[in-house]
Amino acid sequence: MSEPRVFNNLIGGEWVACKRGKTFANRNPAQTDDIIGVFQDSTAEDVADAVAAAQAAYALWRRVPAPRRGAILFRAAQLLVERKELYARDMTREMGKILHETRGDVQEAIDMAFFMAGEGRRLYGQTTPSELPNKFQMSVRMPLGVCGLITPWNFPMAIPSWKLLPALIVGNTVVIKPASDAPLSAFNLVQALIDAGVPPGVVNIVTGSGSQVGEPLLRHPEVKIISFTGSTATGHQIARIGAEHQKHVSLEMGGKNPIIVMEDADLDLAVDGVLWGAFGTTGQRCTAASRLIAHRDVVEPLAERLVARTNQLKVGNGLEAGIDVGPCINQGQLDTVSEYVKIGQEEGARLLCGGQPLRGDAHAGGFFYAPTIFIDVRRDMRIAQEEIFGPVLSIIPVDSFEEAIEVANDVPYGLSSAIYTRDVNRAFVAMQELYTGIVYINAPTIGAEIHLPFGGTKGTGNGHRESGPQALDLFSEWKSVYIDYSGGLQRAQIDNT
Ligand code: UN1
Repeated sequence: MSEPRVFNNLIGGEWVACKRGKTFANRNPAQTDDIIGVFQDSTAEDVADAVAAAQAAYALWRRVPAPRRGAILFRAAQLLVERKELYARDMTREMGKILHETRGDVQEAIDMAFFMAGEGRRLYGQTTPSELPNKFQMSVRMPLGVCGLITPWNFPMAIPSWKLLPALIVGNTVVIKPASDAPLSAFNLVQALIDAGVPPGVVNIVTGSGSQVGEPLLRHPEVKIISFTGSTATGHQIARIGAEHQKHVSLEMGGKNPIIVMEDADLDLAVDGVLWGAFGTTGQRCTAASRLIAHRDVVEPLAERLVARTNQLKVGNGLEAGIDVGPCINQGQLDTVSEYVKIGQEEGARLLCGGQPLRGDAHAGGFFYAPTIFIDVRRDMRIAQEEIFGPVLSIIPVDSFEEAIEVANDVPYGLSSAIYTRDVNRAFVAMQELYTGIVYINAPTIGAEIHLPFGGTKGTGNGHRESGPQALDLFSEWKSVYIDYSGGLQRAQIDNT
């Protein structure tokens, strides 16, 4: 086997090894002897260099007219279109989800790049009349400075694009720490930006662990915001440390997303949606459907069809044709899934299918788990309350629409939810009552588009939204500007009465 490729950090436009000279391997979760590359196992010293480079570049970048910044993003989008297949293959190889899905992930970054390129000619503020004569006023956006971005492995290009591109269009510079399980896709995104003409130092990448890279980034006095997507435990730690250092912090953490299926639903449509929602990305989405809240009248036919279809799903290497579900990301995640399946059984839920890791020749060397369905799940069981982040679906029977909504909302998270019904009144009531950041009617819990805000209520986040024009708010400060052209002193709230 040839030596794996070495990926260096990107600091001030140069690809450099980390100071202590240590690296870690990025392995294919479908075949762990396949090493995609070795990446820098960096420390606070490298973070300090990257922040200094970003700080230096900020002085220039923030003064580049936003439409020109937009033109660079537009070019990056075009390059991503050209490289879509290549980058999708890299992504499947590094994190396992099947090619259809990784093409979608790259497409999401393309959409975001075109969208934010257009924002270069908008970045709208407000002009509004003054309460005083001969006075003009408006609000304009200012960049924050150096932004620290900490991104996950499950959408390893799409999610970095949600953070990176709005940050750049406003005029910020960034240091990004991609997930160690799938750093290559962030490198590919950044490569497209560099080839499109982003100047040196505007985007910097430092790879390594959360404690050695993420935390120093968070604590660095020149880093104005940390935008994080990942686990709830890490998110809470970031919020605490961020508060001590008075950082802007945006957190996007877990989900326990329900699909409600009412007795009047189109069951075939619902089955397609539940399968995609629960087992797409091997259930490793913040938006995955991990709870099926089904009206008792349709629980049995629904479960029967779901099990039949689940048993047909082909689990394997996502680069191969005909595979429906890829591996879990790593041994730790596989263990977590096994552990939750054990917990579900101990809690008294009934296993309908799956329930074990897949071994044997076809699955040797990868972290494969059989798509799993539990029935007779009670709303208060741990498998109905806690995020598993794997291919495990819990079916919770209910007796009414009202109970379905109550159960749907009865979890610590609030990212996404869905309902299948043919009753338009119920659909609207559900839209109103489901307390989640995203609601789907007659579609599963996954499928967010980039021009709408993405994020959740309760334990899912801390009130911010990514994606959409709302993402700009994360990466800007508002400045209100008052211009008095009366030639005299006019006092607001005093001289206007
Ligand atoms: C995630 O679940 O981690 O809505 C992100 C979707 C994707 C993004 C999901 N567009 O499913």
